[in-house]
Amino acid sequence: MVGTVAPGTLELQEVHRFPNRPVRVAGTLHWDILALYQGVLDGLRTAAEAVRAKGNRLAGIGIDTWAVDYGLLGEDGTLLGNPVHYRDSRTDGTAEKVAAVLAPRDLYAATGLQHLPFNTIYQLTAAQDSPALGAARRLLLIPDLVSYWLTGEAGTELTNASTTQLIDPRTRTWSRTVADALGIDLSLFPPLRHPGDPAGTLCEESMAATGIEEPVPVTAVGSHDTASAVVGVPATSPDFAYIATGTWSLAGLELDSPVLTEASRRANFTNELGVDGTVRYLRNIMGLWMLQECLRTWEAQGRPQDLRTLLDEAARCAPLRSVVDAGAPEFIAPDRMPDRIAEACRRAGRPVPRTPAETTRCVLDSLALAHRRAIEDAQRLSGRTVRTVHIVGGGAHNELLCRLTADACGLPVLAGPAEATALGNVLVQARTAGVLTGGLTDLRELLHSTQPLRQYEPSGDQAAWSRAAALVEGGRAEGQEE
Ligand code: LFR
Repeated sequence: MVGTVAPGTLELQEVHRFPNRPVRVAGTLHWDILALYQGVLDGLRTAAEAVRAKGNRLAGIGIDTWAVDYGLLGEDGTLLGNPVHYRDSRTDGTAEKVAAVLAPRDLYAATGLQHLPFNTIYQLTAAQDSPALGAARRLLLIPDLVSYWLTGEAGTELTNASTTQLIDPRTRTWSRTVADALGIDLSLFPPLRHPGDPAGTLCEESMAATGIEEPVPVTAVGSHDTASAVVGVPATSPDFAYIATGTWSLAGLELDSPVLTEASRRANFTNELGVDGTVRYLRNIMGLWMLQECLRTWEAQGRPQDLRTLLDEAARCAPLRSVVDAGAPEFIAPDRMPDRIAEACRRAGRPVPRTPAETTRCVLDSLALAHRRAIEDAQRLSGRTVRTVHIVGGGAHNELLCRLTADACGLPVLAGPAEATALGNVLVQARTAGVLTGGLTDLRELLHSTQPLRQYEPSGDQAAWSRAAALVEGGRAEGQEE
């Protein structure tokens, strides 16, 4: 993505897109990191050409990706194997092992992170006896790895570091207590960097690989994609909630300080660190992954679906007929998603969706309900009141999801920009480059005045949403008792 920024101007141009195809080999699901890196190099080449064609200069590069995963480097800097995908099953059962040495209550008090079975501490615990970890001299989170290859300089960007579950959100630095209790060697992580810090310049190898002739600076941005997406929320007043929608839905609030109460832990809310000293107080919801996986399954079964037609049909399906808990970890792993959704409906004694359109409606109704629950819980646990819900990310294009979310929450939804992550990335770089000044409020004003947004007013039957919410809540309570 190429961003063009000046006071009063903010434009984004997509110049290159490449697939991200995880590979299962010898029983483990990996990221094909070198294919991804080649995609980055090709993208930079095309970006530089696009910038040149406009008579401009490429002023900087910022990198963001998903969180929690990492690559290990050996003594000589070589990558020790392909990074393992957080959806791999190697962490199954690891949470119990960790809980035996560090009580969930103490872990939450120290890190404020929601329990997700794939947080980096669980991955490192699962990998404890692996030869690769034994030989590793350095651990780089995915955006830090890309940055290292581009520049030759290593660092650990803070917003993403906070998803390792090794950071204390009060001091915004490493928690020795947690690392020591779990036997994790913090010296594997290069020094922390903050969004906006310089992160080196393109090295000769990457200049040659991209055809870029100057050592363009790389800037640390909110390298966790969700941190950049939240910068990209075009809020004009402080009483907003956001839902960053894509593979995941990340729904919550931006706070000045973490909420580390026991109630917050029980509600599984996270205190990830944001740009400019903020806290991303949110919950992970399965997101459009559920639909993406259904589409992949239908295609593999020889009945590919056209997304637009499917969404039109889903909009005409009976509302709230079948709903599942879109926060349930049972949906994290890939494969057989339509069957798994049907099984969850059957278990809960609800009508089983039969057609792709009914399954799609079930996913979207369930996501809207999970959005509602997250935003209600976030307000209750933080003492804040929300008047507008911002939907950013790919889901901002999904009219049905936006409308259902407005209805479920009983609040106006402002949808867009879909490319909030790239915009948040570019805005932080532009500030470091001195092109923009000010805080998040100023950056968001620029977003609000330049990006197309769409407003959805709540309508529909509020009582029906409350009944459906109570049903899912009841199922969850039963599940916990088991
Ligand atoms: C979104 C995201 C989420 C994180 C998940 C796994 O792309 O970064 O914030 O919980 O992916 O890394």
